[in-house]
Amino acid sequence: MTKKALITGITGQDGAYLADFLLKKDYKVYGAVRRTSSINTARLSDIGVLDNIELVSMDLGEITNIQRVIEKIEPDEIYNLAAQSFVQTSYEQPIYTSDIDGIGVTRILESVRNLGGNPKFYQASTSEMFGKAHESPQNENTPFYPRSPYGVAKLYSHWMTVNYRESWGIHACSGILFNHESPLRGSEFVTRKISLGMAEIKNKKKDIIHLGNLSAERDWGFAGDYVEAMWLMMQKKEPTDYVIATGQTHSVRDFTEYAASAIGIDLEWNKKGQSEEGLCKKTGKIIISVDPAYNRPAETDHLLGDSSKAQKDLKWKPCINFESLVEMMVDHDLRRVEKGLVWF
Ligand code: NDP
Ligand code: GDR
Repeated sequence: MTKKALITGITGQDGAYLADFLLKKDYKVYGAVRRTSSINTARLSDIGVLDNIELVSMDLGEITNIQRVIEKIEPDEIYNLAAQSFVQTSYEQPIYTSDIDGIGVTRILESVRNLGGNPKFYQASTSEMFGKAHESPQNENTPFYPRSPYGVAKLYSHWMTVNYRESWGIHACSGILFNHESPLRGSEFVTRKISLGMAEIKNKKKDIIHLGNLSAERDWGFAGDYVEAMWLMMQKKEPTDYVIATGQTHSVRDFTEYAASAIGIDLEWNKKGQSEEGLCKKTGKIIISVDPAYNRPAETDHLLGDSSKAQKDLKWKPCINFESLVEMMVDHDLRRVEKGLVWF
């Protein structure tokens, strides 16, 4: 029988990759979208799945809506990817972020419980829960220390997922995913901001990219690899939680250097007191400038994941390395900027 999957957050980066992945596995895919003045389906069109999925209206703020949708569709699997996912915004909108990223998950879990606990449930947890990490690399047993309202809300929903599994027998798993990027990444996130900025510089549509903390280090993987891990953990007989990561970390500075070199620019750095600039070695032109407006009230300085549990139990491993990821992102953005087709 054809399996049915309900993906919340389908209009986001991971929603598009997961929809594509599940359609290739012959799932019937339902995508939950919240009401906005214009629905943003650009990523679903870009990846070529828009005509093959059924969109349903659902907001994580409204339990009656969630319950009706689940009751009607009767999905076999629910992937909860919906969230206010931008860490910086969570400092300005902590209550909204807590409601959607925290309580929103309880709303889904309660609906599943009320319906007899049938659909399997995947929660999009995050390395931001490790925050000021107590050890490196971080694995499933590393203590949590979130550094933002986003991280705190996600930690609450992580524990609710574990709690509903242990209390009510729901097949619920929490994927603790480290940063994963792609050409479909939102342009406010640092990797895409840089890849798009470089493509614009190359096409003379921009002179300078303004960035915040260049020393922050992240374990960056490819979103296409990570959605496979979500599916694999949902297929396990006994649900549990997994760290998904590449096991390599790079700084924002490294990412910027690789992206510059992808447009043929050799970068050199010039530190001026608290500030810093990145210059094209050949022309001396400044293309990177540090703007403290992008600094966070509390930073997660260093994240590095240990995904050996997933590699052993799920036989999962990342296929795209850091260098290929940067090249892929700059390449896509160069083509988009050349054609004037930058939708997200
Ligand atoms: P995006 O920001 O690209 O997508 C978020 C999605 O959530 C969008 O579809 C958005 O809809 C939807 N959404 C936001 N608020 C609501 C709401 N109130 N009701 C219903 N839907 C809502 O995120 P990603 O695809 O990158 O990430 C997917 C999930 O994984 C998120 O939960 C994120 O926190 C988590 N995560 C992401 C990681 C990453 O590196 N990408 C790492 C670890 C965890 P709209 O299009 O209308 O804005
Ligand atoms: P993050 O991603 O906070 O890790 O959350 P983001 O790309 O926003 O920041 C990564 C690091 O880069 C530093 N940084 C900048 N960040 C942005 N956005 N803009 C800048 O100009 C800039 N300059 C430096 C940040 O300070 C930070 O240290 C992402 C989201 O997808 C979350 O939803 C997810 O849970 C985590 O990854 C894992």
